[in-house]
Amino acid sequence: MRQAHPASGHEGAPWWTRAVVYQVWPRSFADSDGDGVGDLRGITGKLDHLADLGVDVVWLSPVYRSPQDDAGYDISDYTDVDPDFGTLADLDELIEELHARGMKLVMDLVVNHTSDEHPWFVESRSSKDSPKRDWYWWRGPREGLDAGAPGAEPTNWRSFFSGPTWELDEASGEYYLHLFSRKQPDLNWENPEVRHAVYAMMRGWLDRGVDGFRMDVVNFLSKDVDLEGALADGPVLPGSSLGDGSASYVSGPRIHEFLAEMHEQVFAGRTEKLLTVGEMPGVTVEDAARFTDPARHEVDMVFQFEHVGLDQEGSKWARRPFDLRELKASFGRWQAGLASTGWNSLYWNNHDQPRIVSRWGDDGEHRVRSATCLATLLHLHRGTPYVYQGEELGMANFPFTSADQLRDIESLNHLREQVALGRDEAEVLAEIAWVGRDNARTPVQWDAGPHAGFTTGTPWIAVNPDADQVNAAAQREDETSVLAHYRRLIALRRELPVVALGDFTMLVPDHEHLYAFTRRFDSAAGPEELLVICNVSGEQLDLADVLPRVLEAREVVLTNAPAHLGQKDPGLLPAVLGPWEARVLRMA
Ligand code: TEU
Repeated sequence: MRQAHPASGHEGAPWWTRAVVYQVWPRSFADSDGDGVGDLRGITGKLDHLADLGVDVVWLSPVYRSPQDDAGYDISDYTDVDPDFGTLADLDELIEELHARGMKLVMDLVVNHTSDEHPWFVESRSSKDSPKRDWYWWRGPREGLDAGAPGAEPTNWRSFFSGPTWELDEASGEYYLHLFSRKQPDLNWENPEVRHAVYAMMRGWLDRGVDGFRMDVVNFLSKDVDLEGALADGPVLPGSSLGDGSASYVSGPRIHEFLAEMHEQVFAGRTEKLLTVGEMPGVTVEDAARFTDPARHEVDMVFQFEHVGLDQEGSKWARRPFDLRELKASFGRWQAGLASTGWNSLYWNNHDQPRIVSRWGDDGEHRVRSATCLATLLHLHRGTPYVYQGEELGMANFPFTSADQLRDIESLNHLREQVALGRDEAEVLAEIAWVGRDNARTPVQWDAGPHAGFTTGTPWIAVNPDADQVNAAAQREDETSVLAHYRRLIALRRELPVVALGDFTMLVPDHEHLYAFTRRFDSAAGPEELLVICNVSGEQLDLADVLPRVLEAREVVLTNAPAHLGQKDPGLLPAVLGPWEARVLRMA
């Protein structure tokens, strides 16, 4: 069953401490039938690309039946595949082909909410006396107000997709809770029937050969409801009549109980090598140590959001300057906080975040160098790295200029809401162009041909116009490419135990541009120490004064500088880092 504790640094640590996960967002990965929408057979047709990259696990974003109100994160049938993506047989084939290549498949588990078209909700909504009424959160209007009256919503909470979190059902005169879109009603996990229906569904997928789950907003399952069933208002948000309800649903009072029960009901006793990762907005380091402590049997790792909020002021749309020192402080805290208990996930990108090379790199002159610098920085930390589709190619943000180019409900609702409040459309579009989720959702750029080889039809969303320059075909044989560098990074984690399990020590925390740290590991073969140095800027950076220890390096393990590729002798490298240059040096 479970292997040695990761923190033991024991080479018998769980398999996923040495694994690299690749996220596929199916709608934009590869289209096999020319309908302009990516699908399962399209993914199966690209497995050689993933095998060549060397990844161990594919995390597949939702392919379940869904009205696609939130791109599949609104599920109407957990046991079937949406025709947009193919069939159950196509999914079985994908699982089989992945396993044949020694890779695993992790499915997305979206059980904080269902679609409002899911039979559970249709039944629940059918009448106040429905046996499934309590499967969701139904409440009458606020005391003293009539249903539908302004402010009559049971709480003042703001939805993640703009507007209130409560939708009035005219027929019953009651409201239902939806933290996301009104077509994503929240399930009531206080009800054991709900929990056990979900556990049965999960066991079904594991029996079908799935190797684990990425769990969507899984720390939102427990709502802080009082004995009378009331939910409390949240502090009113600046410039809004709505409030922040997160104190009532982020890591709620029964969340550890629910996750331990899920483990007991779904994973306990299974001998397969499985992986569970919980997406947990608002989770703290201390919480994460509890959630990922193997002794507690909750989840293997979490996705935390601290770093992806560093360039945001309050709301995600309000930009603030990125400061590398703040990133070092944040990552340093998470590395230290989960050093002895628990385990980190490592990510820059996913289907909700803009492309890192555009965000904190340089997607112009130094696109390749900054992409590989940021990749080196992330992958040499202690934790399980996640590569989002296209990241391995250095794909950049899309130059959005008009609303008709957008598809994401979060951005479209934000645009509509802000314009209704009288803001200039172009100004709001600029915010969306910078941080909107559609930046991550443009088709993967396979070649320089029509629609970047994504489809023979008309893509559901526009392909990035830089595809003639940025694509897999152009990089496959190019040793100086972003793709080649990701291959080397992933191979390094497989080759050197110090990369997977070595202790982490941050260096020069106050330096504005240099991100440097060491990894130390006492393996059976003796002590190993790596020094990782990354110049996160477009300027030259003289190392001699800042980090004289560099001069003691014994071997160059990895560099992203084309001129030094394959150079093993550190003495032959200048003591100055070029723009966006990164080096991994063996010190012992
Ligand atoms: O995301 C949860 C979440 O925190 C995001 O909504 C995030 O706040 C936002 O996207 C940042 O812009 C998960 C899924 O990853 C996301 O795609 C879904 O929309 C959401 O849950 C609801 O299922």
